[in-house]
Amino acid sequence: MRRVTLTQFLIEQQRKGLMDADLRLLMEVVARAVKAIAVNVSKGALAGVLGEAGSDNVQGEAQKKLDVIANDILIQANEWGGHLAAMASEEVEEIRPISSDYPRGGFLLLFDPLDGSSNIDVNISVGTIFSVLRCPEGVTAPTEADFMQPGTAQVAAGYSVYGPSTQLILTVGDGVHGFTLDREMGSFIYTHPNMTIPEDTKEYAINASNARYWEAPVQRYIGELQAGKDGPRERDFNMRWVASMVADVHRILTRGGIFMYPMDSKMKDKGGKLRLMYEANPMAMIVEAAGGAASTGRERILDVQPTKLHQRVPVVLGSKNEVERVVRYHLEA
Ligand code: P6P
Repeated sequence: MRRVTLTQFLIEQQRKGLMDADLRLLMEVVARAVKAIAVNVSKGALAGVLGEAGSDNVQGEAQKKLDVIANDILIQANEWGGHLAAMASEEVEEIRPISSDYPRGGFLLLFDPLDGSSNIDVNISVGTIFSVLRCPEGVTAPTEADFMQPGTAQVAAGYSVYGPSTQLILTVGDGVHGFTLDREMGSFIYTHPNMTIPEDTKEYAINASNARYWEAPVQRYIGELQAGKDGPRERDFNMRWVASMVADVHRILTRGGIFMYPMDSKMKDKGGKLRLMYEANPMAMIVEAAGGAASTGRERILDVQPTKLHQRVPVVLGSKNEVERVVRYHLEA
């Protein structure tokens, strides 16, 4: 089969009117940054990039050296192109307007530069997650308030997985497209056209050590999966938990499943574990574009009206029929 590169795919998407030149440039630039991050991640101990950076991020979590490296790569890759008005990162408290040294464009880019980085030192897959919003009309000096747009306002979303192969998954809303990095050529090849999530599944992903903190609807739902064929579901289920959202979501996008990081009593004051703007929202856009569903348990993730850049939400996403069952159990409670 003739190999289609990311560049050719993006040019065809632009020709179809699915993206403009600036969004295409954004995708090319992010893909190039992902390649640079992949090079650093794959060196591991050989490049002295493992371990702590000696600083904490806005979440109060100890930053890994690779968190900081990935963050710097994404910022430096995107600041000169003239396609962005500002950026926001999990690793940085404040939003970062494009400096006056460079032209500003119409997009806002948000990212988690290296999600799952607690897995880095044990050589388990990690990834980068990104979300693209439009800068509000007429705003030339965006503030945090200009980022406070619901997930439905996203114009694009994507993630990369630094695993046995490096893959880049993206959507502009017209389906989900997957690319695999050809390291010899240094180009992303279009290997997974129109990825879709089966509506049913037998695989669930949750950190079961939190069971005693879950709300009743989640305890009911997981209890039924664990009861298997002896319980109301009358069939057995399997469990996976990588503790890298990107890796768990990628498995679900590839073969189905449900991923849950639900609200639990020990993190109620924080609002949940995962971040809305650059984890839950981009993944929800991708999952919905692949025929899946994404909910907080009580509302569609993409409908949540953000109030803070780094706010957190409960996440239930994946195979549509399973997510809808979890939502039903919340409504019945
Ligand atoms: P736990 C990684 O730190 C992360 O943000 C997600 O990628 C992942 O799904 C979750 O946290 C893992 O959380 O509590 O199982 O370590």
